[in-house]
Amino acid sequence: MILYFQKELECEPPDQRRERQSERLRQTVRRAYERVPLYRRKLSSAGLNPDDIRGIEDITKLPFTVKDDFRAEYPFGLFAEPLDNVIRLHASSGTTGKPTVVGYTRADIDLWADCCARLLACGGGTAKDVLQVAYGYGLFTGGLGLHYGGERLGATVIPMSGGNTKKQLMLMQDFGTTLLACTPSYALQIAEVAHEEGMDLRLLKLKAGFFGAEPWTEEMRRQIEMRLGLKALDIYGLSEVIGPGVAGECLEQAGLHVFEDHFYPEIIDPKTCRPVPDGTYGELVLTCLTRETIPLLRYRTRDITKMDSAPCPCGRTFRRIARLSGRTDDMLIIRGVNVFPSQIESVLMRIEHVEPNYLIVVDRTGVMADLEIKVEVNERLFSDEIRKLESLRSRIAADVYSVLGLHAKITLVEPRTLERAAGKVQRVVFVDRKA
Ligand code: DLL
Repeated sequence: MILYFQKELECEPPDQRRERQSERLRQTVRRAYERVPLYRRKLSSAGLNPDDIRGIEDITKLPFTVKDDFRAEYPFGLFAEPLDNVIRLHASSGTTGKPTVVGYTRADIDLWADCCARLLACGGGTAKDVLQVAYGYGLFTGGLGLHYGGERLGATVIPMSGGNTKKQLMLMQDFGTTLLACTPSYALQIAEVAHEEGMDLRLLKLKAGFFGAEPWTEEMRRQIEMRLGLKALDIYGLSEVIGPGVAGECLEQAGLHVFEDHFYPEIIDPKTCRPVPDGTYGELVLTCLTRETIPLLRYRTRDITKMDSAPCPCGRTFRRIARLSGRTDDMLIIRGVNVFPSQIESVLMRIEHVEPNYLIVVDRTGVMADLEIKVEVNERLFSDEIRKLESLRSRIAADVYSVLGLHAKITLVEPRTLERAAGKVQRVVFVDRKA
């Protein structure tokens, strides 16, 4: 069954959509120029005024916005609306310093709810479903984003938030949850606790899961689908742009449809800043075409993906981006070799007896960085002979070497010993030289 939430927009012919995008871009650029001093400065120094932007094809003339612009304009400098009109604030934590602050007018909240309802409908969700939201509620956009989306769709929403896994399981069973929304790593944790409790999630009513907010791989998807007995769908978004609801997979599971009537995507080469052709990996750049509070222009997300403009059997005409393969700033350089954590995850998840929990430790105390991978092995193997453990360790080391061309120290650890998180999991830690 093919389900649309807003068929006339989601299946709009591309030419008609371009006209809509062009009109919206003209308006956004004008608002940004007139209301946000940073944009007036950026456009002026690029020798542009709003009349120079006549259509979506002119988007490449516009200057980029970067994370540092949010920091410099902290907290409300990028807002095109007075606080009187802003009914909600969210913020992304970031690792250092002040958070990135975003605001929403009533119309922004409305648009966000539509986009999150689309995500759910893309994954087969309807008003008949029971949606358990296990993303964190609060300043993080995951919880409230999916919550409003679920209500907009007419589903029955359980605002569970992250954590308290045993209770998650109880409600899932008692309330007949059909849709689950959380980070992929938390989905696995739910499965793990279910297993400990002797509960088989595959016997529940779970139908689809909406997983995002952190990188994951196809191999991880298979693990999740097997353990939870549902269709695992990838959803993408970021607070600077709106939160979840920027892009999501349909039941084809063949890339994430970008809701480009609201968020215009470009893929650029992060070094030259020039657009790359479809099918080539690069940095995703997003422009908000309809957002009132922050008319964000060409935001450099640092997320790496590629574009696919081929028609999708689901009928949606939104172009698709590939699963996010990492961030320009989470690439590790170890002994001169570029390493993305997702490459390591893919290798590990293909090996039998390895649990989907691992930690990458980059030790920078020596002259050259060293790579250690801590991997949880399953119960059965751990209680087995040392010989078997040793052969698993060498197998992982050999597979990592064949993919990365790099020798990594592999440490096998007991099941359930690596830290678990209810939200975004941290897969990489650094051990640094003391200052
Ligand atoms: O993580 C919004 C979100 C909530 C998305 C719930 C999906 C589901 P931030 O905290 O601002 O917002 O973090 C945004 O998370 O730039 C990516 O690097 C990463 N990210 C988000 N979704 C995915 C995904 C939310 N599906 C940052 N795959 C983004 C890989 C993702 N990385």
